[in-house]
Amino acid sequence: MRAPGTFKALGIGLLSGLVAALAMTVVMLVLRLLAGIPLVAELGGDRFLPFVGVSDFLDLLGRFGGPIGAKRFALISSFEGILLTGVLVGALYALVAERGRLANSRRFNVTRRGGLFAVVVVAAIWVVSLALFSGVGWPWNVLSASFLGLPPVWASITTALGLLISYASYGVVLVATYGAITGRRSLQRPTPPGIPVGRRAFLAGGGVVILALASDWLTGRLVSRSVLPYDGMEYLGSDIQPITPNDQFYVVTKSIIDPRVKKGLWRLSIGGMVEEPRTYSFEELSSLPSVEQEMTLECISNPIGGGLMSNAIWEGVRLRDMIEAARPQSGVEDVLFQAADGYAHTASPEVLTDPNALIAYRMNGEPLPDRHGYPVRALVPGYYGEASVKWLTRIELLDQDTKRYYAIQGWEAKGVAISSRFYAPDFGQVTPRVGMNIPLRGIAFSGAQGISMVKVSTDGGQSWQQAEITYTPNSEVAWVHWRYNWQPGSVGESRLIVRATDGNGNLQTSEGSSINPDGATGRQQITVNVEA
Ligand SMILES: Nc1nc2c(c(=O)[nH]1)N[C@H]1C(S)=C(S)[C@@H](COP(=O)(O)O)O[C@H]1N2
Ligand SMILES: [Mo]
Repeated sequence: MRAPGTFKALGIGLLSGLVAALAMTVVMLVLRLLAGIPLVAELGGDRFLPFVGVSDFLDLLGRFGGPIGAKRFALISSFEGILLTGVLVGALYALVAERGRLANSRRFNVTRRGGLFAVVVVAAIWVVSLALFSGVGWPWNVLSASFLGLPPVWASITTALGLLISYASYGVVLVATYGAITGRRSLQRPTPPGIPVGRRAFLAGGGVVILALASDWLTGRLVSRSVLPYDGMEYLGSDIQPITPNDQFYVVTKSIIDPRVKKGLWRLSIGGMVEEPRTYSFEELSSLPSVEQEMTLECISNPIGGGLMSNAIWEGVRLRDMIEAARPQSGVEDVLFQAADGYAHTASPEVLTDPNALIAYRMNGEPLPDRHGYPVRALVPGYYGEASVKWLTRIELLDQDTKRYYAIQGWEAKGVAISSRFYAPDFGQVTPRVGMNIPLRGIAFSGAQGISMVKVSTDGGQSWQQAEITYTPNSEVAWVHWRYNWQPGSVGESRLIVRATDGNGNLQTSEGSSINPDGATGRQQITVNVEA
Protein backbone atom coordinates (compact mmCIF):
# COMPACT_ATOMS: atom_id res chain seq x y z
CA MET A 1 0.00 0.00 0.00
CA ARG A 2 2.78 2.42 0.92
CA ALA A 3 5.00 1.17 -1.83
CA PRO A 4 4.23 3.86 -4.46
CA GLY A 5 4.93 6.70 -2.04
CA THR A 6 8.02 4.98 -0.68
CA PHE A 7 9.52 4.43 -4.11
CA LYS A 8 8.89 8.01 -5.04
CA ALA A 9 10.43 9.16 -1.77
CA LEU A 10 13.46 6.95 -2.36
CA GLY A 11 13.96 8.38 -5.81
CA ILE A 12 13.71 11.93 -4.49
CA GLY A 13 16.08 10.97 -1.67
CA LEU A 14 18.67 9.65 -4.11
CA LEU A 15 18.37 12.78 -6.24
CA SER A 16 18.59 15.10 -3.22
CA GLY A 17 21.56 13.11 -1.94
CA LEU A 18 23.30 13.63 -5.26
CA VAL A 19 22.63 17.37 -5.23
CA ALA A 20 23.89 17.61 -1.64
CA ALA A 21 27.00 15.50 -2.29
CA LEU A 22 27.87 17.64 -5.31
CA ALA A 23 27.34 20.79 -3.26
CA MET A 24 29.64 19.40 -0.56
CA THR A 25 32.23 18.55 -3.22
CA VAL A 26 32.13 22.15 -4.41
CA VAL A 27 32.55 23.38 -0.82
CA MET A 28 35.50 21.02 -0.23
CA LEU A 29 37.20 22.10 -3.45
CA VAL A 30 36.75 25.78 -2.63
CA LEU A 31 38.13 25.25 0.88
CA ARG A 32 41.11 23.38 -0.58
CA LEU A 33 41.81 26.01 -3.23
CA LEU A 34 41.30 29.12 -1.10
CA ALA A 35 42.08 27.99 2.44
CA GLY A 36 44.50 25.11 1.85
CA ILE A 37 42.30 22.74 3.86
CA PRO A 38 43.17 19.14 2.97
CA LEU A 39 40.74 17.02 1.00
CA VAL A 40 39.44 13.77 2.43
CA ALA A 41 41.64 11.93 -0.11
CA GLU A 42 44.69 13.73 1.25
CA LEU A 43 43.79 13.08 4.88
CA GLY A 44 43.09 9.44 4.11
CA GLY A 45 46.40 9.06 2.30
CA ASP A 46 48.32 10.62 5.17
CA ARG A 47 46.50 8.44 7.67
CA PHE A 48 46.77 5.06 5.98
CA LEU A 49 49.58 5.05 3.38
CA PRO A 50 52.31 5.00 6.04
CA PHE A 51 50.99 1.61 7.14
CA VAL A 52 51.47 0.10 3.69
CA GLY A 53 54.82 -1.71 3.65
CA VAL A 54 57.47 -0.82 1.08
CA SER A 55 56.82 -3.85 -1.16
CA ASP A 56 53.05 -3.42 -1.10
CA PHE A 57 53.51 0.30 -1.66
CA LEU A 58 55.66 -0.32 -4.73
CA ASP A 59 53.14 -2.93 -5.98
CA LEU A 60 50.34 -0.45 -5.47
CA LEU A 61 52.16 2.26 -7.41
CA GLY A 62 52.99 -0.26 -10.11
CA ARG A 63 49.35 -1.16 -10.52
CA PHE A 64 48.59 2.45 -11.45
CA GLY A 65 51.65 2.83 -13.66
CA GLY A 66 53.54 4.82 -11.03
CA PRO A 67 52.85 7.52 -8.44
CA ILE A 68 51.23 9.90 -10.90
CA GLY A 69 48.57 7.39 -11.99
CA ALA A 70 48.00 6.37 -8.38
CA LYS A 71 47.52 9.97 -7.27
CA ARG A 72 45.08 10.69 -10.08
CA PHE A 73 43.14 7.57 -9.15
CA ALA A 74 43.07 8.53 -5.46
CA LEU A 75 41.69 11.97 -6.26
CA ILE A 76 39.00 10.75 -8.64
CA SER A 77 37.92 7.72 -6.63
CA SER A 78 37.63 9.74 -3.44
CA PHE A 79 35.14 12.05 -5.13
CA GLU A 80 33.28 9.06 -6.53
CA GLY A 81 33.17 7.61 -3.04
CA ILE A 82 31.80 10.87 -1.66
CA LEU A 83 29.08 10.99 -4.33
CA LEU A 84 28.10 7.37 -3.77
CA THR A 85 27.93 7.83 0.00
CA GLY A 86 26.00 11.05 -0.44
CA VAL A 87 23.43 9.40 -2.68
CA LEU A 88 22.94 6.47 -0.30
CA VAL A 89 22.57 8.72 2.73
CA GLY A 90 20.04 10.71 0.71
CA ALA A 91 17.94 7.57 0.22
CA LEU A 92 18.14 6.77 3.92
CA TYR A 93 17.11 10.30 4.72
CA ALA A 94 14.03 9.92 2.51
CA LEU A 95 12.93 6.80 4.35
CA VAL A 96 13.37 8.43 7.74
CA ALA A 97 11.80 11.73 6.70
CA GLU A 98 8.73 10.06 5.21
CA ARG A 99 8.09 8.04 8.32
CA GLY A 100 8.06 11.25 10.26
CA ARG A 101 5.81 12.83 7.71
CA LEU A 102 3.20 10.11 8.14
CA ALA A 103 3.26 10.65 11.87
CA ASN A 104 2.92 14.44 11.80
CA SER A 105 2.33 15.35 8.20
CA ARG A 106 1.67 18.74 6.60
CA ARG A 107 3.66 20.79 9.06
CA PHE A 108 6.97 21.67 7.49
CA ASN A 109 8.93 20.65 4.45
CA VAL A 110 11.34 19.21 6.96
CA THR A 111 9.91 16.62 9.26
CA ARG A 112 11.28 16.69 12.76
CA ARG A 113 12.55 13.16 12.37
CA GLY A 114 14.23 13.98 9.08
CA GLY A 115 15.92 17.06 10.46
CA LEU A 116 17.16 15.16 13.48
CA PHE A 117 18.46 12.39 11.25
CA ALA A 118 20.41 14.89 9.13
CA VAL A 119 21.97 16.54 12.17
CA VAL A 120 22.89 13.20 13.70
CA VAL A 121 24.41 11.90 10.47
CA VAL A 122 26.47 15.06 9.91
CA ALA A 123 27.65 15.08 13.52
CA ALA A 124 28.46 11.36 13.45
CA ILE A 125 30.50 11.60 10.25
CA TRP A 126 32.35 14.59 11.64
CA VAL A 127 33.15 12.85 14.91
CA VAL A 128 34.28 9.72 13.07
CA SER A 129 36.47 11.86 10.80
CA LEU A 130 38.04 13.62 13.75
CA ALA A 131 38.65 10.31 15.48
CA LEU A 132 40.26 8.95 12.34
CA PHE A 133 42.39 11.93 11.39
CA SER A 134 43.35 13.40 14.77
CA GLY A 135 46.13 12.13 16.98
CA VAL A 136 43.69 10.66 19.49
CA GLY A 137 44.41 6.94 19.57
CA TRP A 138 46.87 7.34 16.69
CA PRO A 139 50.61 7.90 16.83
CA TRP A 140 50.19 11.29 15.15
CA ASN A 141 47.67 13.82 13.94
CA VAL A 142 47.02 14.26 10.20
CA LEU A 143 44.61 17.17 10.65
CA SER A 144 47.68 19.38 11.15
CA ALA A 145 48.31 19.66 7.42
CA SER A 146 47.62 23.11 5.97
CA PHE A 147 48.53 23.76 2.38
CA LEU A 148 48.73 27.48 3.17
CA GLY A 149 51.39 26.70 5.76
CA LEU A 150 49.44 27.48 8.94
CA PRO A 151 51.23 26.27 12.09
CA PRO A 152 50.14 22.73 13.09
CA VAL A 153 47.74 23.72 15.91
CA TRP A 154 45.92 26.29 13.77
CA ALA A 155 45.98 23.89 10.86
CA SER A 156 44.27 21.21 12.96
CA ILE A 157 41.56 23.64 13.98
CA THR A 158 40.92 24.88 10.44
CA THR A 159 40.90 21.36 9.03
CA ALA A 160 38.40 20.23 11.68
CA LEU A 161 36.24 23.27 10.96
CA GLY A 162 36.57 22.76 7.22
CA LEU A 163 35.30 19.21 7.55
CA LEU A 164 32.38 20.39 9.68
CA ILE A 165 31.46 23.09 7.15
CA SER A 166 31.67 20.57 4.32
CA TYR A 167 29.56 17.93 6.02
CA ALA A 168 27.06 20.53 7.25
CA SER A 169 26.70 21.88 3.72
CA TYR A 170 25.74 18.36 2.68
CA GLY A 171 23.14 18.11 5.44
CA VAL A 172 21.60 21.51 4.75
CA VAL A 173 21.43 21.02 1.00
CA LEU A 174 20.02 17.52 1.39
CA VAL A 175 17.21 18.62 3.68
CA ALA A 176 16.47 21.75 1.65
CA THR A 177 16.45 19.95 -1.69
CA TYR A 178 14.32 17.10 -0.42
CA GLY A 179 11.90 19.53 1.15
CA ALA A 180 11.74 21.66 -1.97
CA ILE A 181 10.98 18.70 -4.22
CA THR A 182 8.40 17.00 -2.02
CA GLY A 183 6.61 20.13 -0.87
CA ARG A 184 4.51 20.11 2.25
CA ARG A 185 2.14 17.29 1.57
CA SER A 186 2.54 13.61 1.92
CA LEU A 187 3.69 11.98 -1.25
CA GLN A 188 0.75 9.61 -1.02
CA ARG A 189 -1.71 12.34 -1.78
CA PRO A 190 -2.36 12.13 -5.47
CA THR A 191 -2.05 15.82 -6.35
CA PRO A 192 -0.25 18.07 -3.91
CA PRO A 193 -0.85 21.75 -4.56
CA GLY A 194 1.72 23.90 -6.32
CA ILE A 195 4.31 22.79 -8.82
CA PRO A 196 4.08 19.04 -9.47
CA VAL A 197 6.75 16.92 -7.84
CA GLY A 198 8.00 15.78 -11.24
CA ARG A 199 8.77 19.32 -12.35
CA ARG A 200 10.51 20.17 -9.10
CA ALA A 201 12.60 17.05 -9.43
CA PHE A 202 13.46 18.19 -12.93
CA LEU A 203 14.66 21.51 -11.50
CA ALA A 204 16.78 19.61 -8.98
CA GLY A 205 18.23 17.73 -11.94
CA GLY A 206 19.27 21.11 -13.32
CA GLY A 207 20.97 21.76 -9.98
CA VAL A 208 22.86 18.50 -10.41
CA VAL A 209 24.15 19.65 -13.79
CA ILE A 210 25.21 23.09 -12.53
CA LEU A 211 26.94 21.68 -9.45
CA ALA A 212 28.63 18.96 -11.48
CA LEU A 213 29.96 21.60 -13.90
CA ALA A 214 31.15 23.74 -10.98
CA SER A 215 32.94 20.87 -9.27
CA ASP A 216 34.42 19.80 -12.58
CA TRP A 217 35.78 23.30 -13.14
CA LEU A 218 37.17 23.49 -9.61
CA THR A 219 38.74 20.04 -9.96
CA GLY A 220 40.39 21.29 -13.14
CA ARG A 221 41.82 24.25 -11.24
CA LEU A 222 43.13 21.90 -8.59
CA VAL A 223 44.59 19.42 -11.08
CA SER A 224 46.37 22.28 -12.84
CA ARG A 225 48.13 22.95 -9.53
CA SER A 226 48.76 19.28 -8.84
CA VAL A 227 52.08 17.49 -8.80
CA LEU A 228 51.03 15.29 -11.74
CA PRO A 229 53.27 17.11 -14.28
CA TYR A 230 56.44 17.01 -12.15
CA ASP A 231 56.28 14.33 -9.47
CA GLY A 232 59.28 12.03 -9.80
CA MET A 233 61.04 14.33 -12.27
CA GLU A 234 64.67 13.21 -12.68
CA TYR A 235 67.84 15.11 -13.47
CA LEU A 236 69.22 13.06 -16.34
CA GLY A 237 70.92 13.44 -19.69
CA SER A 238 74.49 13.80 -20.86
CA ASP A 239 74.81 17.43 -19.76
CA ILE A 240 74.72 17.16 -15.95
CA GLN A 241 75.88 20.46 -14.43
CA PRO A 242 77.84 20.64 -11.16
CA ILE A 243 75.04 22.83 -9.78
CA THR A 244 71.59 21.70 -10.90
CA PRO A 245 69.44 24.57 -12.19
CA ASN A 246 66.40 24.95 -9.96
CA ASP A 247 63.91 24.10 -12.68
CA GLN A 248 65.73 20.84 -13.42
CA PHE A 249 66.31 19.74 -9.83
CA TYR A 250 64.70 16.34 -9.26
CA VAL A 251 61.37 16.32 -7.40
CA VAL A 252 59.76 13.80 -5.09
CA THR A 253 56.64 14.54 -3.10
CA LYS A 254 54.12 12.40 -1.27
CA SER A 255 51.36 14.87 -2.05
CA ILE A 256 48.77 15.10 -4.80
CA ILE A 257 48.81 18.89 -4.71
CA ASP A 258 51.82 20.50 -3.08
CA PRO A 259 51.51 23.34 -0.57
CA ARG A 260 51.47 26.95 -1.69
CA VAL A 261 52.56 28.47 1.53
CA LYS A 262 51.55 32.05 2.37
CA LYS A 263 54.73 33.44 3.86
CA GLY A 264 52.83 35.78 6.19
CA LEU A 265 50.81 32.95 7.77
CA TRP A 266 53.74 30.57 7.96
CA ARG A 267 55.71 30.05 11.19
CA LEU A 268 58.51 27.70 12.20
CA SER A 269 58.25 26.43 15.76
CA ILE A 270 60.90 24.62 17.75
CA GLY A 271 59.52 22.63 20.63
CA GLY A 272 59.53 19.41 22.58
CA MET A 273 62.53 18.89 24.84
CA VAL A 274 63.80 22.45 24.86
CA GLU A 275 64.00 25.01 27.68
CA GLU A 276 62.87 27.85 25.43
CA PRO A 277 60.39 26.86 22.76
CA ARG A 278 60.66 29.28 19.85
CA THR A 279 58.49 30.42 17.00
CA TYR A 280 59.94 32.27 14.02
CA SER A 281 58.22 34.25 11.33
CA PHE A 282 59.94 34.26 7.96
CA GLU A 283 61.33 37.76 8.62
CA GLU A 284 62.73 36.68 11.98
CA LEU A 285 64.30 33.57 10.50
CA SER A 286 65.87 35.37 7.57
CA SER A 287 67.37 38.04 9.83
CA LEU A 288 69.42 35.40 11.70
CA PRO A 289 73.05 34.88 10.64
CA SER A 290 73.01 32.68 7.54
CA VAL A 291 75.44 30.51 5.61
CA GLU A 292 75.71 29.29 2.04
CA GLN A 293 76.28 25.63 1.67
CA GLU A 294 76.40 23.19 -1.19
CA MET A 295 74.49 19.95 -0.71
CA THR A 296 73.36 17.07 -2.91
CA LEU A 297 70.02 15.38 -2.37
CA GLU A 298 69.25 11.84 -3.44
CA CYS A 299 65.96 10.00 -3.08
CA ILE A 300 66.02 6.61 -1.39
CA SER A 301 64.12 5.30 -4.41
CA ASN A 302 66.86 6.35 -6.82
CA PRO A 303 67.99 3.23 -8.68
CA ILE A 304 71.63 2.67 -9.71
CA GLY A 305 72.28 5.08 -12.55
CA GLY A 306 69.06 6.99 -11.84
CA GLY A 307 68.39 10.70 -11.89
CA LEU A 308 66.64 11.22 -8.54
CA MET A 309 69.73 13.14 -7.44
CA SER A 310 70.64 16.80 -7.80
CA ASN A 311 72.93 19.37 -6.27
CA ALA A 312 72.35 22.97 -5.23
CA ILE A 313 73.86 25.81 -3.24
CA TRP A 314 71.50 26.47 -0.38
CA GLU A 315 71.32 29.44 1.91
CA GLY A 316 69.86 29.36 5.37
CA VAL A 317 70.45 29.20 9.10
CA ARG A 318 72.45 26.41 10.68
CA LEU A 319 70.10 24.05 12.53
CA ARG A 320 72.75 23.90 15.28
CA ASP A 321 72.44 27.64 15.93
CA MET A 322 68.65 27.55 16.09
CA ILE A 323 68.68 24.59 18.47
CA GLU A 324 71.28 26.23 20.71
CA ALA A 325 69.02 29.26 21.01
CA ALA A 326 66.17 27.02 22.18
CA ARG A 327 68.43 25.33 24.79
CA PRO A 328 67.84 21.60 24.32
CA GLN A 329 67.35 19.38 27.35
CA SER A 330 69.37 16.23 27.84
CA GLY A 331 67.97 12.85 26.83
CA VAL A 332 66.89 13.79 23.31
CA GLU A 333 66.53 10.55 21.33
CA ASP A 334 65.03 11.74 18.08
CA VAL A 335 64.39 14.93 16.12
CA LEU A 336 61.12 15.34 14.28
CA PHE A 337 60.78 17.60 11.25
CA GLN A 338 57.16 18.32 10.43
CA ALA A 339 55.74 19.92 7.29
CA ALA A 340 52.76 21.87 6.00
CA ASP A 341 51.69 18.99 3.74
CA GLY A 342 51.33 16.62 6.69
CA TYR A 343 54.64 14.95 5.92
CA ALA A 344 57.21 14.34 8.64
CA HIS A 345 60.49 12.55 9.12
CA THR A 346 62.93 12.07 11.98
CA ALA A 347 66.70 12.15 12.29
CA SER A 348 68.90 10.98 15.15
CA PRO A 349 70.08 13.63 17.66
CA GLU A 350 73.52 14.01 16.00
CA VAL A 351 71.76 16.22 13.47
CA LEU A 352 71.41 18.87 16.18
CA THR A 353 75.16 19.48 16.25
CA ASP A 354 75.91 18.76 12.58
CA PRO A 355 77.41 21.96 11.13
CA ASN A 356 76.12 20.99 7.69
CA ALA A 357 72.46 20.62 8.72
CA LEU A 358 70.59 23.64 7.45
CA ILE A 359 67.23 25.35 7.72
CA ALA A 360 67.28 26.66 4.16
CA TYR A 361 65.29 29.40 2.47
CA ARG A 362 67.27 30.04 -0.70
CA MET A 363 68.30 27.67 -3.46
CA ASN A 364 70.93 28.71 -6.00
CA GLY A 365 70.43 32.37 -5.13
CA GLU A 366 66.64 32.36 -5.39
CA PRO A 367 63.86 31.91 -2.84
CA LEU A 368 63.03 28.19 -2.59
CA PRO A 369 60.72 27.28 -5.46
CA ASP A 370 57.26 26.08 -4.32
CA ARG A 371 57.95 22.48 -5.25
CA HIS A 372 61.22 22.44 -3.30
CA GLY A 373 59.65 23.59 -0.06
CA TYR A 374 58.92 27.32 -0.13
CA PRO A 375 59.49 29.17 2.09
CA VAL A 376 61.74 26.96 4.25
CA ARG A 377 63.01 23.39 4.21
CA ALA A 378 65.33 21.25 6.27
CA LEU A 379 68.55 19.89 4.77
CA VAL A 380 69.77 16.87 6.67
CA PRO A 381 73.14 15.61 5.40
CA GLY A 382 74.01 11.94 5.37
CA TYR A 383 70.40 10.83 4.98
CA TYR A 384 68.43 10.21 1.84
CA GLY A 385 66.25 13.07 0.62
CA GLU A 386 63.26 11.93 2.70
CA ALA A 387 64.86 13.52 5.79
CA SER A 388 65.19 16.91 4.11
CA VAL A 389 61.64 17.94 4.92
CA LYS A 390 60.15 20.59 2.62
CA TRP A 391 57.60 23.24 3.68
CA LEU A 392 58.96 22.85 7.21
CA THR A 393 56.68 24.13 9.98
CA ARG A 394 57.96 22.50 13.15
CA ILE A 395 61.03 20.92 14.69
CA GLU A 396 60.42 18.82 17.77
CA LEU A 397 62.99 17.23 20.06
CA LEU A 398 61.70 13.89 21.36
CA ASP A 399 62.69 11.57 24.18
CA GLN A 400 62.11 8.43 22.17
CA ASP A 401 62.82 7.00 18.76
CA THR A 402 59.91 7.81 16.47
CA LYS A 403 58.89 7.01 12.91
CA ARG A 404 56.69 8.84 10.48
CA TYR A 405 55.47 8.40 6.96
CA TYR A 406 58.09 6.73 4.73
CA ALA A 407 60.00 5.43 7.75
CA ILE A 408 56.87 3.60 8.93
CA GLN A 409 56.50 2.11 5.47
CA GLY A 410 60.03 0.82 5.92
CA TRP A 411 62.08 3.30 3.87
CA GLU A 412 64.61 4.00 6.52
CA ALA A 413 68.25 3.66 5.60
CA LYS A 414 70.46 5.14 8.28
CA GLY A 415 72.96 6.46 5.75
CA VAL A 416 73.28 7.13 2.04
CA ALA A 417 75.00 4.36 0.03
CA ILE A 418 78.18 5.43 -1.78
CA SER A 419 77.20 5.76 -5.42
CA SER A 420 78.65 6.74 -8.76
CA ARG A 421 77.33 6.79 -12.27
CA PHE A 422 78.04 7.74 -15.86
CA TYR A 423 76.22 10.60 -17.53
CA ALA A 424 78.23 11.04 -20.73
CA PRO A 425 78.62 10.29 -23.50
CA ASP A 426 75.14 9.36 -24.63
CA PHE A 427 75.89 6.01 -26.26
CA GLY A 428 72.67 6.39 -28.21
CA GLN A 429 74.46 9.18 -30.11
CA VAL A 430 78.13 8.18 -29.91
CA THR A 431 79.42 4.96 -31.44
CA PRO A 432 82.72 3.96 -29.83
CA ARG A 433 85.44 2.97 -32.33
CA VAL A 434 88.89 1.51 -31.83
CA GLY A 435 91.49 4.22 -31.13
CA MET A 436 88.91 6.97 -30.63
CA ASN A 437 89.21 9.20 -27.56
CA ILE A 438 85.97 8.96 -25.63
CA PRO A 439 85.69 11.07 -22.46
CA LEU A 440 83.54 9.14 -19.98
CA ARG A 441 81.97 11.49 -17.47
CA GLY A 442 79.96 11.03 -14.35
CA ILE A 443 79.21 11.89 -10.76
CA ALA A 444 79.93 10.28 -7.41
CA PHE A 445 78.30 10.89 -4.05
CA SER A 446 78.64 9.45 -0.56
CA GLY A 447 76.17 11.40 1.55
CA ALA A 448 78.21 13.19 4.22
CA GLN A 449 81.72 11.75 3.74
CA GLY A 450 82.84 13.35 0.50
CA ILE A 451 84.51 11.40 -2.32
CA SER A 452 88.25 10.72 -2.34
CA MET A 453 88.60 8.63 -5.49
CA VAL A 454 86.71 7.35 -8.51
CA LYS A 455 87.86 4.42 -10.65
CA VAL A 456 86.57 3.20 -13.97
CA SER A 457 86.82 -0.22 -15.57
CA THR A 458 86.30 -0.71 -19.30
CA ASP A 459 86.79 -4.47 -19.21
CA GLY A 460 83.99 -5.59 -16.95
CA GLY A 461 85.92 -5.11 -13.71
CA GLN A 462 89.16 -6.94 -14.51
CA SER A 463 91.24 -3.77 -14.34
CA TRP A 464 90.52 -0.35 -12.82
CA GLN A 465 91.87 3.06 -13.81
CA GLN A 466 91.66 6.22 -11.78
CA ALA A 467 89.33 8.90 -13.09
CA GLU A 468 90.13 12.59 -12.84
CA ILE A 469 87.96 14.60 -10.46
CA THR A 470 86.77 17.52 -12.60
CA TYR A 471 84.49 19.15 -10.06
CA THR A 472 85.09 19.34 -6.32
CA PRO A 473 82.28 20.87 -4.25
CA ASN A 474 82.85 23.26 -1.36
CA SER A 475 81.47 20.75 1.15
CA GLU A 476 81.65 17.09 2.12
CA VAL A 477 77.95 16.69 1.57
CA ALA A 478 77.83 17.19 -2.19
CA TRP A 479 78.72 15.16 -5.26
CA VAL A 480 81.89 15.29 -7.34
CA HIS A 481 82.11 15.10 -11.10
CA TRP A 482 84.75 12.93 -12.75
CA ARG A 483 86.15 12.14 -16.20
CA TYR A 484 88.08 9.26 -17.66
CA ASN A 485 89.39 9.33 -21.21
CA TRP A 486 88.73 5.95 -22.75
CA GLN A 487 90.49 4.73 -25.88
CA PRO A 488 88.88 1.46 -26.92
CA GLY A 489 91.62 -1.00 -27.88
CA SER A 490 89.66 -3.75 -29.56
CA VAL A 491 86.49 -4.48 -31.47
CA GLY A 492 83.53 -6.05 -29.67
CA GLU A 493 81.62 -5.73 -26.43
CA SER A 494 83.04 -3.60 -23.63
CA ARG A 495 81.56 -3.49 -20.17
CA LEU A 496 82.05 -0.11 -18.47
CA ILE A 497 81.81 0.02 -14.68
CA VAL A 498 82.42 2.84 -12.21
CA ARG A 499 83.09 2.74 -8.46
CA ALA A 500 83.82 5.43 -5.89
CA THR A 501 85.62 5.64 -2.57
CA ASP A 502 84.35 8.01 0.10
CA GLY A 503 86.38 10.41 2.22
CA ASN A 504 86.85 7.76 4.94
CA GLY A 505 88.29 5.25 2.47
CA ASN A 506 85.15 3.12 2.17
CA LEU A 507 84.71 1.56 -1.26
CA GLN A 508 81.34 1.54 -3.03
CA THR A 509 80.03 -2.01 -2.68
CA SER A 510 79.72 -4.28 -5.69
CA GLU A 511 76.85 -6.07 -4.01
CA GLY A 512 73.67 -5.17 -5.79
CA SER A 513 70.42 -4.55 -3.94
CA SER A 514 67.24 -2.89 -5.10
CA ILE A 515 65.85 0.35 -3.70
CA ASN A 516 63.53 -1.70 -1.47
CA PRO A 517 63.76 -0.85 1.39
CA ASP A 518 67.13 0.75 2.20
CA GLY A 519 68.07 2.37 -1.11
CA ALA A 520 69.87 0.76 -4.04
CA THR A 521 73.44 -0.49 -3.80
CA GLY A 522 75.80 -1.86 -6.42
CA ARG A 523 77.74 -0.48 -9.36
CA GLN A 524 76.45 0.88 -12.62
CA GLN A 525 77.51 -1.16 -15.63
CA ILE A 526 77.08 -0.12 -19.25
CA THR A 527 77.72 -2.55 -22.07
CA VAL A 528 78.74 -0.94 -25.36
CA ASN A 529 79.78 -2.33 -28.69
CA VAL A 530 83.12 -1.07 -30.03
CA GLU A 531 83.31 -0.89 -33.82
CA ALA A 532 86.35 -0.87 -36.05
N1 LIG B 1 57.09 18.08 3.23
C1 LIG B 1 57.66 17.15 2.46
N2 LIG B 1 58.99 17.05 2.44
C2 LIG B 1 59.59 16.13 1.67
C3 LIG B 1 58.84 15.23 0.90
C4 LIG B 1 57.42 15.36 0.93
O1 LIG B 1 56.67 14.64 0.28
N3 LIG B 1 56.87 16.34 1.72
N4 LIG B 1 59.47 14.28 0.15
C5 LIG B 1 60.81 13.91 0.60
C6 LIG B 1 61.55 13.07 -0.33
S1 LIG B 1 61.13 11.43 -0.38
C7 LIG B 1 62.62 13.54 -1.05
S2 LIG B 1 63.56 12.50 -1.97
C8 LIG B 1 62.97 14.98 -1.04
C9 LIG B 1 62.99 15.53 -2.44
O2 LIG B 1 63.32 16.89 -2.42
P1 LIG B 1 63.20 17.74 -3.76
O3 LIG B 1 61.84 17.49 -4.33
O4 LIG B 1 63.42 19.16 -3.40
O5 LIG B 1 64.25 17.22 -4.70
O6 LIG B 1 62.06 15.75 -0.28
C10 LIG B 1 61.66 15.13 0.92
N5 LIG B 1 60.92 16.07 1.69
MO1 LIG C 1 62.74 10.37 -1.56
